[in-house]
Amino acid sequence: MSEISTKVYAVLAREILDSRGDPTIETLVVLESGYRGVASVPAGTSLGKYESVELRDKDPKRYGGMGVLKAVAFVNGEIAAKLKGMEALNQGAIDKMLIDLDGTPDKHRLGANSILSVSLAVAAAAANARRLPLYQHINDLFQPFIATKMSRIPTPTFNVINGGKHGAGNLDFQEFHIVPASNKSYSEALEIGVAIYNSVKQILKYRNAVYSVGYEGGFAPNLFTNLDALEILAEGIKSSPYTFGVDVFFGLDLAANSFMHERGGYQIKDKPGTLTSPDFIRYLTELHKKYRLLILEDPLSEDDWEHWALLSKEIGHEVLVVGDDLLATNPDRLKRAIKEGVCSGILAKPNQIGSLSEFFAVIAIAKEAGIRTIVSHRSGETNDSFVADLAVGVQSDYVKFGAPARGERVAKYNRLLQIESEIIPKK
Ligand code: 2PG
Ligand code: MG
Repeated sequence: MSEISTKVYAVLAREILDSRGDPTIETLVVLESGYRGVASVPAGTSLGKYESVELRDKDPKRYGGMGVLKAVAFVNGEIAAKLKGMEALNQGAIDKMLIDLDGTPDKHRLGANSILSVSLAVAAAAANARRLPLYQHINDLFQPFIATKMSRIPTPTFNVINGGKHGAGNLDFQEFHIVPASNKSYSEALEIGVAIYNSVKQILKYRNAVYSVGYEGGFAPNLFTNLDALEILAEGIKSSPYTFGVDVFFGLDLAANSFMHERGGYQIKDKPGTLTSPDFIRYLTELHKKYRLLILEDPLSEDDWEHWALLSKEIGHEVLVVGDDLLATNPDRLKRAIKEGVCSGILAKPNQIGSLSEFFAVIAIAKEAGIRTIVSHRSGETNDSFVADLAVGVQSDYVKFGAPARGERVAKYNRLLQIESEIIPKK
């Protein structure tokens, strides 16, 4: 039998749309053997300032400046010229070439969006050439970073009510989650998510809290305070067949950068005036006493290190305190967080760092330090389900893919169902 050539033959990027109607980049990689891989990249709305830079055209005449034709041109030009002939099985060498070619610490020259689309498409093409499911190829690539056996599907955390920059503008907190117990199988967890999503819908209808959905498919209701939203979730659980604290828990992503007052302090509807960091920590401690949070993401701003440590001291033994904007999937920020004991979980998003190999390195650092991992989508998504395979391949503790509704969200949840049927033995 002749050897299959896994060298890159061609690379072709295009501009497509994400779930918010904004442009993003999709890249096709074709190998000499004819095997192909396609990947597109998501985009955030509540962007942290320490993320790698997404290259946008800033041409006001096209898509309000959000076009990505410059990023597309970099892939089809400079990147393609270097990539052609490279070995697709050598993900590390390809990612290193992309990083060196960019030459900036935050990838602002070529754009993290261009670089990541190529990095992911190469992995997808290599998996196809090996005739392996993508999660298996990813798991193989991940081994040198930290030995990891695939034995479970990560627990999903469902974003049922959308506020902050993702919602209708009346709730300060960005995401109100329900988290199924980790001892449930993935398909049971999905059933729980859908049951509670639907009972929350009924409660919002009954309360006449007109609902539409936000960016991530969760409801964006007409409620007054953040606590109202938690009350609705509690009622939703009560009117479902599941028990709070046994089958299902609460999670929140405050995305606290988005309600910082310009002169400092935190400003939320539930409290008059502006709260200092210690006051806000007291408020969050009370909130936790009442609602017993399991996960609390970005409770404070991305620069408030000192108070993150204080909050973790207060409630970190009971709550998974997760850094998203704080850590920006960045190895140096993660190392600092571990040293200073500021959080116990990391929200890991491939496009915050910008290449697959760097993403693996960050996950390995977290795992070695006992930091819990949540592999996450972005608010602007496509139907690409790469991130589902990625989460299984690196065996993250949780996945965050939004509500169990809307095409671009269920593409990931459905992919996990498929993987579950392949890797988990039937009972
Ligand atoms: C977050 C993400 C994803 P965005 O803050 O965790 O839910 O939102 O993609 O808008 O940054
Ligand atoms: Mg977040």
